Amino acid sequence: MRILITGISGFVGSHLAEWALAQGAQVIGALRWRSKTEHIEHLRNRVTLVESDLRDVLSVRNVLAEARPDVIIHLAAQSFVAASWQQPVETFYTNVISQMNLFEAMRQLGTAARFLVIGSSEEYGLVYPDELPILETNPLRPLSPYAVSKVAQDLMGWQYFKSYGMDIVRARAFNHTGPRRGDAFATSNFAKQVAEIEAGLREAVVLVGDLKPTRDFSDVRDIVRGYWLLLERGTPGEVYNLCSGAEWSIERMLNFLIGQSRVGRIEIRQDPARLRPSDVPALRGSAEKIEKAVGWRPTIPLEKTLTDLLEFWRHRVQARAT
Ligand code: A2R
Repeated sequence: MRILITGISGFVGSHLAEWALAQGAQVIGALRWRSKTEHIEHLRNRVTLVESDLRDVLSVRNVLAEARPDVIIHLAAQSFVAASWQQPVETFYTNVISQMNLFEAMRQLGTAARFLVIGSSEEYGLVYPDELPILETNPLRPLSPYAVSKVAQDLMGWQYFKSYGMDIVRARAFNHTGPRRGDAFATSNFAKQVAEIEAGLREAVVLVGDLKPTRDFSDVRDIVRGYWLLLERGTPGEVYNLCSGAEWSIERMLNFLIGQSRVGRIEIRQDPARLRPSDVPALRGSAEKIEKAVGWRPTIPLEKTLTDLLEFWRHRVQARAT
């Protein structure tokens, strides 16, 4: 099977590429000429990389013509909620137009590949306590420019499926983390700060934003396995939550990481720059639908995920210091 992974150089893309290779797939990855490739250096000899900025429809056509994929997983995105407040237009353009370019190029070239749209739990946005756990049928009340862009991608997937009969499956992944997560994201940022404190590179203070929100976190390695199963066996047109069904506050994750640290006392200090205009207070999903459909449920405990994430940063901080 030939799989085209857009955003292969990103956090999820690198893990998905590893998983796909382990399943015996031929992996073609799309990335930009300026994309950092540190997460996929170890895979370079085993994947084919094609340069493309997905906002450029001509470039998208070239990728599809070269890749001739059986399946496409579209991971490329402006993926960071907080950045979407500063760059709402860039976020919307990248996330929505890139996917439209892919769909239109597929139609023009007659590419019949199965396509996995990557949505997000952020699409649900404002959720009232009596609406938990979140089912796929919950209302979508997005609370950030990023979330709106993901709703648009998600519904665009539905529309192209209905209008043109394209083989499109939609995923709504809840929060996921693990090794290689970008340091703009809270869990990874905390782990990096702890690793830097351990290495003596900063004072023993972890800067934080709002610690109260609770989130439904999974390990990225579970999430890519779920995406793979949806590519194999998901029902066209359907949408599936990928989540653990468990809630952790940001504070609990921070305390876990600090508890793992090799230094005595670490102070926690709030940094107003890290607070967002409107944050989703609580998200917890139900993965019942995907479990019934393809037998997926997460298996990696969050404690292991966070431990591996901290270990990732220890290696990285050490490598940078030497
Ligand atoms: O920005 P770059 O060049 O480093 O590449 C990123 C890529 N990307 C693009 N690729 C082609 N054309 C574009 N216009 C474009 N804009 C961004 O998307 C990078 O390789 C990837 C995003 O990686 P991360 O930021 O690490 O996101 P992550 O966590 O892997 O998220 C994957 C998907 C996204 O749809 C998220 O919205 C969702 O999962 O949560």
